[in-house]
Amino acid sequence: MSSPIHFGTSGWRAVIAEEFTMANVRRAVGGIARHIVSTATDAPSLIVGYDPRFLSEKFAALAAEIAAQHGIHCYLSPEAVPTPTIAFAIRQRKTDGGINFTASHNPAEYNGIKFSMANGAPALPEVTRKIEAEIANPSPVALPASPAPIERADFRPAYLEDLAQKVNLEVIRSAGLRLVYDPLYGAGRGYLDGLLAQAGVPAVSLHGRRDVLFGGHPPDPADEHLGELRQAMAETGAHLGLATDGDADRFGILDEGGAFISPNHILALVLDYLIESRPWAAGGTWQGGTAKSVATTHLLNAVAAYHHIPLYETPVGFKYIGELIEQDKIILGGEESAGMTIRRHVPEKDGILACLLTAEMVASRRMSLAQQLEELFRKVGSYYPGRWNVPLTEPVKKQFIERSRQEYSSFEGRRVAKTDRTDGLKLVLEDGSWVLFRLSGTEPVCRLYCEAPTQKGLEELAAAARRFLFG
Ligand code: G16
Repeated sequence: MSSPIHFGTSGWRAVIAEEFTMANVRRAVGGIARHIVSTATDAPSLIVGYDPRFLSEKFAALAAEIAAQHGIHCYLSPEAVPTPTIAFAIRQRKTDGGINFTASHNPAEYNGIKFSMANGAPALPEVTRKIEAEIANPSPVALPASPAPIERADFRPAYLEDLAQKVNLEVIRSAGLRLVYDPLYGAGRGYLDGLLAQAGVPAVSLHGRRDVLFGGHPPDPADEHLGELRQAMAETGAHLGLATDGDADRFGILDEGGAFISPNHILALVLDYLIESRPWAAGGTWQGGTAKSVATTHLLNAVAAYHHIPLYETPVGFKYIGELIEQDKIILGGEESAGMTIRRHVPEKDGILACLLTAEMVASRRMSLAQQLEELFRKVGSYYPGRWNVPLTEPVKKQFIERSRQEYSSFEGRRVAKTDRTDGLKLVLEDGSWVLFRLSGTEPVCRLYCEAPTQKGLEELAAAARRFLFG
């Protein structure tokens, strides 16, 4: 019996050779191909890409072959390609979707499939449910007598050209900002650094070659994996360290001196900066807001309130933010897991764009991120967010499910002002502090998110949340 293929928060992910096998990729891609054929009009087409993981290029070639056998014209990338670049290519070439072989920021033993829809956004649950059903119970299709073409296509130039219109590279160049970039051996290499080089911005790059073990740690731009970036910044006297994850849709930022700045804080700063610097974001007749997942900082709520713009809250998953970008309702959409996109850009998170906008903001304001954050806190109040992962053993899962079903009027002796079940269980306390518990859709962990107005308050809240959930 073959194991079920399930699309979680962001595609299907599995351990290579365990479940992520050629046989299962055939099943998964067959399901996607039948879905495309059943929904597309005539001459269906598909973008196929991959990140630099072990065997990714082989999986991608197999996927293109299967799709072509179903009569789908494939545009296959000749090299590792970021997920946001695939989103851009789908829109530019007007294909019926795109497949990226990637397990994103997950450890080296994983691979995965992200399926993006015809608008470039991550597939919505109603689409992945149909694909899962196609995989489980293939519907009969008549294959064409000869396969559709598989065309090699480089998606990089057009995507970089577009980014150069959206970011003010001249501001970065003329400020003389010294940058270091770490793609963490991922698909961002040659993209962010390539664009900076084209624009005449000197930047040092690390880990710009393929290593399927990602230097021994997951390609996740979290504080604990940015030690070499920090070191390179110290050696070169850099103002800013930029990083992207395995498929370059997430960002990681180190401030002058090497301090990690929470993606939550970056989102709020960039929103504030866009309103200040972009005519399309403020004034005029278009009145856009901002969107964030329910797990993301309330500093964004405060910035939205300060600028009198609407705030939209979504479950976790960038697909929901992608929808609001598509509806042209927001200036910026973001998630605490280091996801960001902006108005008129792809409805998918883009780590390269996020890094470049942050660099532009630092160059333009001529202040470190710590100084900018201090100023923002003075304007709208202070917010200290945190996130912890609890490995999902059976007892943890059972206890989590039991406790999250109950109603609570108090939390560890403090009154609960609001209960939010948009995704998991979120309890908002009277002073605006909050805790959220939910099961991850991409990893076998329970996520615990907290936020308080001070660092000390955050630590106390996190300790209380652990007691509450697992005590
Ligand atoms: C994916 C999704 C994000 C989500 C993140 C964490 O990121 O695209 O929208 O915030 O997973 O989700 P969860 O908490 O359910 O594991 P990526 O970069 O892995 O595609």
